Formats: sequence, structure tokens, C-alpha cells
Amino acid sequence: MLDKSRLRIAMQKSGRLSDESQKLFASCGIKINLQQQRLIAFAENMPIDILRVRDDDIPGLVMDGVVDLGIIGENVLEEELLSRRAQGEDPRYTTLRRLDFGGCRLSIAMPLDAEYTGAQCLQNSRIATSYPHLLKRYLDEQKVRFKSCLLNGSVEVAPRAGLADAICDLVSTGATLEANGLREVEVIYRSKATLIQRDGEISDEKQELINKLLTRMQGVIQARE
Ligand code: PRT
Ligand code: ZN
Repeated sequence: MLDKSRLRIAMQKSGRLSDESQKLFASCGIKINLQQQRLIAFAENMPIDILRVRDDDIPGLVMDGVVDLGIIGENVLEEELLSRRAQGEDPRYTTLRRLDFGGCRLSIAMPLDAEYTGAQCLQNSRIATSYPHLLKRYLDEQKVRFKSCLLNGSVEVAPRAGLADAICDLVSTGATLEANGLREVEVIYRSKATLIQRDGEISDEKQELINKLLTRMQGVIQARE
């Protein structure tokens, strides 16, 4: 059983945010021994436990108050927020600091030979995505009706496989789109990793520790700018 008096921080176990999250903890002076398979890592020099999970689970762990802090891509956070609101929940959390890694954009892309002159070209199309709520929010604003095709991987092959007319996926260099004969036509959301805190009561000791970490992070990030 975890000790509730220790600060619990959730980070991605393995993936695009893991190395930078680990580096950030180290540069804030948190000494942790991250053994590959362990779900929980205990800091040796501060009352901090690090929970290492799938990134998709992090917003919920913070919103449900299971962990105190989490490092997560804003894209995943915002999608979870919209999804919970759509189910009638009122999820709460506080953003402590936008971080300087994990940058990407969520974009709509279409086959190179498809005509595109504006969002209206997407009217009644089928769009493959792992981010149905962010996509719907954007296209609702544009008054575009569409059908979504929910895929949690291989989104970029959907048009070629005849599953969808377009995709809405994360892009960083654009190489994946290019390799799949797709063209970015609309950027719908720009994302970075961010540090969030759960809502609700928190002990003075924990809050002091959070403030200390934030001050150190501020210094580390400013020094990198
Ligand atoms: O296993 P787990 O569920 O924890 O990880 P995951 O596979 O869901 O996520 P992961 O590690 O791929 O990404 C974690 C987070 O990194 C994302 O939620 C984003 O906030 C951020 N990020 C930054 C990216 C990218 N850049 C990125 N390029 N996430 C994914 N991609 C993928 C994109 O989906 C596409 O397949 O990379 C491909 C495009 O890259 P380019 O460079 O070819 O454009
Ligand atoms: Zn994931």
C-alpha cells in the first residue's frame, strides 16, 4: 500500500514523454532508481513516489485524485477532459506549468490527390482518429458534419486502407504523413507536455514540496531557454 503522506507523481512509463520527464525529475534533485519493470519508484532523498503508467491513464489518475501530480501531453489531457464532460462529469485539476518538451500538433490530413480548399471540403467525410472529442469540437465550430472512425494506432494507414477519407493525428516532423501520401490541411490543436495537480485538500507539507519542485523546475527550464 502506498504511503499517502508521500507526494505521488504519475509519469509515462515508456514512450515519448518518459526520458524528458525523468530528466526533469533528476534536474530538480529527485533521486530515483527507475528499474525497468517497476510500476512505482520511490525517491531516495524526498518523500516522493513516482507512478509509471500508460500516458492515457495519467489525466484520469489526477482528475480522480489518485495521484497528486502528473506529467502529460496536453492533447491527451484535453481529450480526457472533453470525454468526461461529454459523460456529464465535471473533472477538475490545476495546470502548474507548461513544460518545454513533447511538442506536437493535432492535425487533419488528407491524401495528396484529394482536393482541399477549406474545412467545408470535409463535409460528410469519414475521419480516422484517436482524438474524437478534440476533432468534434474543432469541426463543430466550423459547422462541418463528419463521421469518425476511432483508431488507437495506425491512424495514418486508414485512408489507404479505405477506412476513412481523412485522418486527424499527431504530427511533429511530418515524416509519417509524407511516408503515407498524406498532406496536412488543418492544425486543430497545438500541444506540449504539462504538469498538472489534482484538485482538493493537500497537506501543507506536500504543498511546500510542490512549491519547492516548481521553483527548481522554473530554474531548470529558464536555463534551457
Ligand atoms: O504506451 P503509451 O500509451 O504510454 O504511449 P503512446 O504510444 O500512447 O504515446 P507516445 O509515447 O507515442 O506519445 C506520448 C505523447 O508524446 C503524445 O500524447 C504527445 O503529447 C507527444 N508527442 C510528441 C507525440 C509526437 N510528438 C508524435 N510525433 N506523440 C505521438 N507522435 C506520433 C504520431 O502519432 C505519429 O504516429 O508520431 C507520428 C508522427 O511523427 P512525425 O515526426 O512523423 O510527424
Ligand atoms: Zn497512450
